[in-house]
Amino acid sequence: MKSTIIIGLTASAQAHTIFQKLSINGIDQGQLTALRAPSSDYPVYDVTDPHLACGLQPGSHSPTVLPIRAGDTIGAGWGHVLGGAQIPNDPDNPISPSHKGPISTYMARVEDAATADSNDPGLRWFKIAEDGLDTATGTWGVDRMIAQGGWAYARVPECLEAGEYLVRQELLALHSAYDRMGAQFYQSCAQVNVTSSGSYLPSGEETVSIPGAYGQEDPGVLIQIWVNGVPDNGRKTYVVPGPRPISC
Ligand SMILES: *[C@@H]1O[C@H](CO)[C@@H](O)[C@H](O)[C@H]1NC(C)=O
Ligand SMILES: [Cu+2]
Repeated sequence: MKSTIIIGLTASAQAHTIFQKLSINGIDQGQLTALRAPSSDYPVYDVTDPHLACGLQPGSHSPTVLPIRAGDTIGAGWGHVLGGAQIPNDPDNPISPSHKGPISTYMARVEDAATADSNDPGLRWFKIAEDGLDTATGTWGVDRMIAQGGWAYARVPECLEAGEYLVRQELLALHSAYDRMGAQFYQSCAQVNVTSSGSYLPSGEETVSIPGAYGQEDPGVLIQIWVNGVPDNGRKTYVVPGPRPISC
Protein backbone atom coordinates (compact mmCIF):
# COMPACT_ATOMS: atom_id res chain seq x y z
CA MET A 1 0.00 0.00 0.00
CA LYS A 2 2.72 2.40 1.00
CA SER A 3 4.62 1.96 -2.26
CA THR A 4 1.43 2.49 -4.29
CA ILE A 5 0.95 5.87 -2.66
CA ILE A 6 4.54 6.89 -3.36
CA ILE A 7 4.23 5.92 -7.01
CA GLY A 8 1.01 7.92 -7.24
CA LEU A 9 2.63 11.03 -5.85
CA THR A 10 5.63 10.67 -8.13
CA ALA A 11 3.43 10.29 -11.19
CA SER A 12 1.39 13.40 -10.42
CA ALA A 13 4.50 15.45 -9.64
CA GLN A 14 5.72 14.68 -13.16
CA ALA A 15 2.36 15.06 -14.87
CA HIS A 16 3.57 17.45 -17.53
CA THR A 17 2.56 17.91 -21.19
CA ILE A 18 3.75 18.37 -24.80
CA PHE A 19 2.13 20.27 -27.73
CA GLN A 20 2.67 17.60 -30.39
CA LYS A 21 0.22 17.98 -33.27
CA LEU A 22 -1.47 20.70 -35.26
CA SER A 23 -4.95 20.89 -36.69
CA ILE A 24 -6.16 23.23 -39.43
CA ASN A 25 -9.89 23.97 -39.40
CA GLY A 26 -10.38 20.87 -37.27
CA ILE A 27 -8.33 18.51 -39.45
CA ASP A 28 -5.52 16.81 -37.54
CA GLN A 29 -2.30 17.16 -39.56
CA GLY A 30 -0.61 14.21 -37.88
CA GLN A 31 1.78 13.56 -35.04
CA LEU A 32 4.71 16.05 -35.08
CA THR A 33 3.94 17.19 -38.65
CA ALA A 34 5.43 20.66 -39.20
CA LEU A 35 6.36 20.86 -35.54
CA ARG A 36 9.39 21.68 -33.49
CA ALA A 37 8.53 19.89 -30.27
CA PRO A 38 10.43 18.72 -27.22
CA SER A 39 10.87 14.99 -26.70
CA SER A 40 10.52 15.42 -22.93
CA ASP A 41 7.34 16.64 -21.28
CA TYR A 42 9.32 18.73 -18.80
CA PRO A 43 8.69 22.47 -18.66
CA VAL A 44 10.94 25.50 -18.89
CA TYR A 45 11.11 27.37 -15.57
CA ASP A 46 13.62 30.12 -16.37
CA VAL A 47 12.09 32.95 -18.43
CA THR A 48 15.54 33.74 -19.87
CA ASP A 49 16.05 30.16 -21.15
CA PRO A 50 16.40 30.07 -24.97
CA HIS A 51 14.16 26.97 -24.90
CA LEU A 52 11.29 29.28 -23.95
CA ALA A 53 10.87 29.96 -27.67
CA CYS A 54 10.01 26.52 -29.04
CA GLY A 55 10.41 24.08 -26.18
CA LEU A 56 12.90 22.14 -24.17
CA GLN A 57 15.55 20.37 -26.25
CA PRO A 58 16.40 17.75 -27.37
CA GLY A 59 13.37 17.44 -29.53
CA SER A 60 12.09 16.90 -33.04
CA HIS A 61 12.23 19.31 -35.96
CA SER A 62 9.93 18.52 -38.88
CA PRO A 63 11.02 19.48 -42.42
CA THR A 64 7.37 20.24 -43.31
CA VAL A 65 5.81 23.69 -43.68
CA LEU A 66 2.01 23.53 -43.72
CA PRO A 67 -0.02 25.80 -45.99
CA ILE A 68 -2.79 27.71 -44.20
CA ARG A 69 -5.03 30.65 -45.03
CA ALA A 70 -5.47 33.82 -43.04
CA GLY A 71 -8.76 33.32 -41.20
CA ASP A 72 -8.16 29.60 -40.63
CA THR A 73 -8.52 28.15 -37.15
CA ILE A 74 -5.41 26.33 -36.02
CA GLY A 75 -5.47 23.89 -33.13
CA ALA A 76 -2.61 22.75 -30.94
CA GLY A 77 -2.95 19.17 -29.73
CA TRP A 78 -1.49 18.50 -26.28
CA GLY A 79 -0.62 15.15 -24.71
CA HIS A 80 0.93 13.97 -21.44
CA VAL A 81 3.91 12.44 -23.25
CA LEU A 82 4.73 12.02 -26.95
CA GLY A 83 1.91 9.90 -28.36
CA GLY A 84 -0.54 11.06 -25.70
CA ALA A 85 -1.25 8.79 -22.75
CA GLN A 86 1.64 7.40 -20.71
CA ILE A 87 -0.42 4.52 -19.29
CA PRO A 88 -3.88 3.13 -20.18
CA ASN A 89 -6.64 5.52 -19.02
CA ASP A 90 -3.94 8.03 -18.08
CA PRO A 91 -5.66 10.62 -15.85
CA ASP A 92 -2.86 13.06 -16.67
CA ASN A 93 -3.47 13.02 -20.44
CA PRO A 94 -3.52 15.57 -22.06
CA ILE A 95 -2.31 17.18 -18.82
CA SER A 96 -2.92 16.80 -15.13
CA PRO A 97 -5.99 18.90 -14.28
CA SER A 98 -3.90 20.33 -11.42
CA HIS A 99 -1.97 22.40 -13.98
CA LYS A 100 -4.19 25.49 -13.97
CA GLY A 101 -3.15 28.41 -16.12
CA PRO A 102 -3.42 30.36 -19.36
CA ILE A 103 -2.75 29.27 -22.95
CA SER A 104 -1.35 31.80 -25.44
CA THR A 105 -0.64 31.58 -29.16
CA TYR A 106 2.07 33.67 -30.79
CA MET A 107 3.37 33.99 -34.36
CA ALA A 108 6.61 35.36 -35.82
CA ARG A 109 7.31 36.14 -39.47
CA VAL A 110 10.33 34.29 -40.88
CA GLU A 111 11.96 33.92 -44.30
CA ASP A 112 12.04 30.13 -44.22
CA ALA A 113 9.88 28.45 -41.59
CA ALA A 114 11.56 25.05 -42.01
CA THR A 115 15.02 26.35 -41.15
CA ALA A 116 14.53 29.64 -39.26
CA ASP A 117 16.47 29.91 -36.00
CA SER A 118 13.80 30.17 -33.31
CA ASN A 119 16.32 31.84 -31.00
CA ASP A 120 17.13 34.62 -33.45
CA PRO A 121 16.75 37.73 -31.25
CA GLY A 122 15.52 39.53 -34.35
CA LEU A 123 12.32 37.47 -34.39
CA ARG A 124 9.35 39.64 -33.46
CA TRP A 125 6.66 37.53 -31.80
CA PHE A 126 3.09 38.78 -31.65
CA LYS A 127 0.16 37.18 -29.89
CA ILE A 128 -2.91 36.10 -31.84
CA ALA A 129 -4.89 34.49 -29.00
CA GLU A 130 -4.91 34.02 -25.25
CA ASP A 131 -7.21 32.13 -22.88
CA GLY A 132 -6.65 33.01 -19.25
CA LEU A 133 -8.95 32.94 -16.22
CA ASP A 134 -12.72 33.14 -16.61
CA THR A 135 -13.54 34.99 -13.39
CA ALA A 136 -17.23 34.06 -13.65
CA THR A 137 -16.52 30.33 -13.42
CA GLY A 138 -13.00 30.23 -11.96
CA THR A 139 -11.81 28.12 -14.91
CA TRP A 140 -8.59 28.50 -16.89
CA GLY A 141 -7.47 28.04 -20.48
CA VAL A 142 -6.03 24.68 -19.42
CA ASP A 143 -9.47 23.56 -18.20
CA ARG A 144 -10.97 24.43 -21.61
CA MET A 145 -8.16 22.64 -23.45
CA ILE A 146 -8.85 19.48 -21.41
CA ALA A 147 -12.61 19.82 -22.06
CA GLN A 148 -11.81 20.05 -25.80
CA GLY A 149 -10.01 16.70 -25.74
CA GLY A 150 -6.52 18.16 -25.57
CA TRP A 151 -6.97 20.85 -28.23
CA ALA A 152 -6.54 24.61 -27.85
CA TYR A 153 -7.53 26.81 -30.77
CA ALA A 154 -6.52 30.14 -32.28
CA ARG A 155 -7.73 31.99 -35.36
CA VAL A 156 -5.12 33.34 -37.74
CA PRO A 157 -5.99 37.03 -38.26
CA GLU A 158 -7.36 37.75 -41.74
CA CYS A 159 -5.36 40.97 -41.99
CA LEU A 160 -2.01 39.18 -41.69
CA GLU A 161 0.34 39.46 -44.64
CA ALA A 162 1.12 36.33 -46.63
CA GLY A 163 4.32 34.47 -45.92
CA GLU A 164 6.03 31.97 -43.70
CA TYR A 165 5.64 32.07 -39.94
CA LEU A 166 6.47 30.15 -36.81
CA VAL A 167 3.41 29.57 -34.63
CA ARG A 168 4.16 29.16 -30.94
CA GLN A 169 1.62 27.96 -28.44
CA GLU A 170 2.48 28.32 -24.76
CA LEU A 171 0.77 26.69 -21.81
CA LEU A 172 1.72 28.32 -18.52
CA ALA A 173 0.96 26.11 -15.51
CA LEU A 174 0.57 28.19 -12.35
CA HIS A 175 -0.22 25.59 -9.67
CA SER A 176 3.23 26.13 -8.06
CA ALA A 177 3.80 29.69 -9.27
CA TYR A 178 3.69 31.02 -5.70
CA ASP A 179 7.41 30.12 -5.55
CA ARG A 180 9.93 32.04 -7.64
CA MET A 181 10.78 29.81 -10.66
CA GLY A 182 7.71 27.73 -9.84
CA ALA A 183 5.68 28.64 -12.94
CA GLN A 184 5.95 26.01 -15.67
CA PHE A 185 6.19 27.04 -19.34
CA TYR A 186 5.30 24.39 -21.94
CA GLN A 187 5.57 25.18 -25.66
CA SER A 188 6.28 23.90 -29.14
CA CYS A 189 6.31 25.71 -32.49
CA ALA A 190 4.63 24.94 -35.82
CA GLN A 191 5.90 25.93 -39.28
CA VAL A 192 3.25 27.44 -41.55
CA ASN A 193 2.97 29.26 -44.88
CA VAL A 194 0.09 31.74 -44.84
CA THR A 195 -1.78 32.75 -47.96
CA SER A 196 -3.67 35.98 -47.47
CA SER A 197 -4.98 39.08 -49.16
CA GLY A 198 -4.06 41.01 -46.02
CA SER A 199 -1.01 43.21 -45.69
CA TYR A 200 -0.62 43.66 -41.93
CA LEU A 201 2.52 42.70 -40.05
CA PRO A 202 2.54 43.59 -36.34
CA SER A 203 5.45 45.71 -35.13
CA GLY A 204 6.56 47.90 -32.25
CA GLU A 205 4.76 47.30 -28.98
CA GLU A 206 2.59 44.60 -30.50
CA THR A 207 5.69 42.41 -30.62
CA VAL A 208 8.12 40.89 -28.13
CA SER A 209 11.24 38.78 -28.22
CA ILE A 210 11.17 35.32 -26.64
CA PRO A 211 12.92 34.96 -24.30
CA GLY A 212 12.73 38.57 -23.23
CA ALA A 213 8.98 39.04 -23.05
CA TYR A 214 8.63 37.97 -19.43
CA GLY A 215 10.30 38.63 -16.12
CA GLN A 216 10.61 35.95 -13.43
CA GLU A 217 8.65 38.16 -11.00
CA ASP A 218 6.02 39.49 -13.39
CA PRO A 219 2.59 39.49 -11.72
CA GLY A 220 1.33 36.81 -14.13
CA VAL A 221 4.37 34.57 -13.54
CA LEU A 222 5.04 34.82 -9.78
CA ILE A 223 1.53 34.46 -8.38
CA GLN A 224 -0.45 32.64 -5.72
CA ILE A 225 -3.57 31.37 -7.53
CA TRP A 226 -4.71 29.26 -4.55
CA VAL A 227 -7.24 31.19 -2.48
CA ASN A 228 -9.11 29.33 0.26
CA GLY A 229 -7.83 26.07 -1.18
CA VAL A 230 -9.16 26.74 -4.70
CA PRO A 231 -6.81 27.47 -7.65
CA ASP A 232 -9.00 30.25 -9.05
CA ASN A 233 -7.01 33.36 -8.11
CA GLY A 234 -9.93 34.26 -5.85
CA ARG A 235 -11.88 34.96 -9.08
CA LYS A 236 -9.85 38.15 -9.45
CA THR A 237 -8.80 39.32 -12.90
CA TYR A 238 -5.66 37.57 -14.14
CA VAL A 239 -3.67 39.36 -16.85
CA VAL A 240 -2.00 36.82 -19.14
CA PRO A 241 1.76 37.55 -19.52
CA GLY A 242 2.93 39.20 -22.74
CA PRO A 243 1.19 41.66 -25.04
CA ARG A 244 -2.56 41.51 -25.76
CA PRO A 245 -3.49 39.62 -28.93
CA ILE A 246 -3.47 41.76 -32.05
CA SER A 247 -6.81 42.87 -33.37
CA CYS A 248 -7.15 43.83 -37.00
C1 LIG B 1 4.26 29.43 -49.69
O1 LIG B 1 3.15 29.80 -50.47
C2 LIG B 1 3.52 30.51 -51.65
C3 LIG B 1 2.23 30.99 -52.32
O2 LIG B 1 1.36 29.93 -52.54
C4 LIG B 1 4.35 29.59 -52.54
O3 LIG B 1 4.76 30.30 -53.70
C5 LIG B 1 5.56 29.12 -51.77
O4 LIG B 1 6.28 28.18 -52.54
C6 LIG B 1 5.14 28.48 -50.46
N1 LIG B 1 6.33 28.13 -49.68
C7 LIG B 1 6.43 26.97 -49.02
C8 LIG B 1 7.70 26.77 -48.25
O5 LIG B 1 5.59 26.11 -49.02
CU1 LIG C 1 3.81 19.30 -14.72
